[in-house]
Amino acid sequence: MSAQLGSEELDVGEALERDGFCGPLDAGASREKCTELARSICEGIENREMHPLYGRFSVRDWHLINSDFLELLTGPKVLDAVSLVLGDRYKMWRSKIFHKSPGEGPLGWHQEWGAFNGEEIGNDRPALIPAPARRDSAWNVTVWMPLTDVTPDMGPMRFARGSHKRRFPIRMGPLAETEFYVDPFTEVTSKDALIRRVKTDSLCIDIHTAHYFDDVSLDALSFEELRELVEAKLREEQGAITLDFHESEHEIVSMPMSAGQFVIFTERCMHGSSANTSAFPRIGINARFTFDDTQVYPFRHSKVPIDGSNLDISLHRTVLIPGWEDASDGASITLADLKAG
Ligand SMILES: O=C(O)CCC(=O)C(=O)O
Ligand SMILES: [Fe+2]
Repeated sequence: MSAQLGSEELDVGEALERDGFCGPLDAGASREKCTELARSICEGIENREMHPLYGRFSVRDWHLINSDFLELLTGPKVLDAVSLVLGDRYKMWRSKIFHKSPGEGPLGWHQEWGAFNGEEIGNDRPALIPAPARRDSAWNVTVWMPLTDVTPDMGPMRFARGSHKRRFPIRMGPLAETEFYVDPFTEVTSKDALIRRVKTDSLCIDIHTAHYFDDVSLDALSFEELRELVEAKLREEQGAITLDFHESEHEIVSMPMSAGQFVIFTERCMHGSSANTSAFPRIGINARFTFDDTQVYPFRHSKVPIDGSNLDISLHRTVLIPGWEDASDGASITLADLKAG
């Protein structure tokens, strides 16, 4: 996959061009590191741990906090693959945890076509603006890595081969019908837990719920009554629903993987994951990379530095992988500096 390995070099670039994705590839990551990180991620999710940069629970950007997280996603084999697609001047601007609980359903088919504006939860705050010369082609590439082995029954990633060549339309609809929605009440079964999660915006990932109980007299209402109230509020939230995409018309590639392997794909490729019917959590992490001259969070210096995921990104930094000067927004740190703490 590295520059010296001629044929594999071509494979990654060609596969992305032809199929929209390439994998599974070997990251050369240590299984122990993966298992250790998976364990700490599970704990953090269970406790709804507050993200130090964002001041609330979030599954985003733990690579800026946890060096194991950063190392796994920026190992030499991962970066070699990314350079084969983006060249040698790029930055990592986002990461995310994808924790799929036992029994959790599929994550629906979606494309992330370029702006990463939070449309999946009904927002429109563009996170990326590419340099003008790059606007006709994709300007983001994603690496997804499981931290546990993902067998076919654990909700592996799925890709529709070649679907990156067409942008499928979306419409906004009730959150519960959208591609990313996970019913929070499979996990939340007590009044205390419900109140805590609603008030700390940690009930549904990225959804701002802290105001739901303003003017509600919590003591007077039962769990069931509060649940109904929350469900009614959630019905008012909107999110993106993919249209015109029919699985049967595409070649679907389901990708079981071993811990520490990775798949690289363009955000334009239609993807999702199937249900986790196993008794084990499926834990994946992803990293998103863009060219060094892409503006990341163009509104970061405005009065409202809130992104499409309802996060205050004032303290966010992009990570310049090869150590170039940032060509866009000045809010970056080099990989070497970040590793040095
Ligand atoms: O982990 C999953 O199930 C989905 C991941 C995904 O959609 C992404 O990495 O863009
Ligand atoms: Fe996705």
